[in-house]
Amino acid sequence: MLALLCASLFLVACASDASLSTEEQIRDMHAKVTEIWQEVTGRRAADRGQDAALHAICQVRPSASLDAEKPQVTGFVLFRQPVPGAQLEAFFNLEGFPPEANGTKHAIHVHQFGDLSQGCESTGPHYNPLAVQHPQHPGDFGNFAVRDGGIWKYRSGLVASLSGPHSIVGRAVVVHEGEDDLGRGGNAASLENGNAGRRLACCVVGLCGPAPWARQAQERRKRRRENECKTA
Ligand SMILES: [Cu+2]
Ligand SMILES: [Zn+2]
Repeated sequence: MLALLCASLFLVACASDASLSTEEQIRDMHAKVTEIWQEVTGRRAADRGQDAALHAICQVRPSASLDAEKPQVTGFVLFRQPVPGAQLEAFFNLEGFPPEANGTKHAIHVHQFGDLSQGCESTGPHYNPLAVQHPQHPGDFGNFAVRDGGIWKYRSGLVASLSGPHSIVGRAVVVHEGEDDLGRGGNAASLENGNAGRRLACCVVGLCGPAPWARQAQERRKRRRENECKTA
């Protein structure tokens, strides 16, 4: 497997177009290697009759450097990647927002470091492996509306990855006090971090087994059934 990946890397490197900038070549190479990896790991899992999905969990805690009167947000974020290199699905389950926060929107991003030694402040800037502007970072998950003091949201089609050179495993998920302006704020910070304000809570992404995702999927089915009953 490793030999195949190395040989593929060599071929990809040889085939790179000399007219492209180094950054473009790296981006190009990354896309090709991801594609090869996805194919190889997917095929191996299929041969063994296994599910190739990767799972990760992030246990959200209030930032240690946060003032006591700020919302104390807790909960978890789950990630599932059907095969390495594929788009991510994620599940956000947060609570601890005050009643007056209902209807407000909060930005959630992946930040560069899984370092919580100074609360969420030590997680660094947005994780930005391809040196692009906000909101094109792989962990720019956008805004999440608070309902009943919490956030309970499933998202799919996310470009972050749990594998490969740009894996978010070991990095931080940060929940912000404010809304993400999605790069439309008209200042430099908008193109770096969306002017999303203070860091309320955060966690470090770690790999896990399929059980937490399975439990959450069951809970989602249950809630969907309950909603159907209410509206019927
Ligand atoms: Cu952020
Ligand atoms: Zn960003």
